[in-house]
Amino acid sequence: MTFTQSQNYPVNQAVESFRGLDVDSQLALFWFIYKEMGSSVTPAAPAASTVSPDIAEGLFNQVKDMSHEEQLQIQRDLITGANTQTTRQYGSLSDTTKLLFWYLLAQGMDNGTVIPMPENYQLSGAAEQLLNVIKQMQFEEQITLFRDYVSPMGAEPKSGAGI
Ligand code: 45D
Repeated sequence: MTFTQSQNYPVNQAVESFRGLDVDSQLALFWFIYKEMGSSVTPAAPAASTVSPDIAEGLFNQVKDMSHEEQLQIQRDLITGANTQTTRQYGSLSDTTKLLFWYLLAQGMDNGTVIPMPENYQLSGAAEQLLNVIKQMQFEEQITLFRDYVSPMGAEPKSGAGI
């Protein structure tokens, strides 16, 4: 392992642990992370040139118009890598645009356009531990972790112009 990799070890390990949780626990943990970050994440962040707000919003608007059950299914599909039109569209986004898409979903949960968390939802012990690890990371490390986490989700877009 190179020096650079070992320095990044905690982030890489956190991503691995995140993916090791069952699908619903991953969704729940991601939600609690969003809640922790609160207003500190504004879409006016630095990497603006690598993000396509219109594309993230376009995909979000499709999901927003679906039923709550479909909205939840799509989020589960993204995590499991199921192959659907929506997961392929997701797969065609840049990593930062993927992160923005998740951020829009979380905001949608906040303002009632996306299926909310069940009331009194309790994180599993493993998810709670991971949340505490992530809370202690530097902001830059958190962003790296989230980007690495959401990057391989969804499905490969079809080659050529199709999605
Ligand atoms: O019934 O450079 C359960 C940008 C149980 C700008 C459930 C940025 C069963 C450019 C499954 C729990 C803003 C992109 C239900 C940077 C059940 C830039 C449902 C930064 C209903 C740096 C659970 C962006 C559900 C950042 C629906 C930092 C859970 C973005 C859904 C961070 C959870 C985004 C969701 C985060 C979590 C998004 C949608 C932390 C989303 C989290």
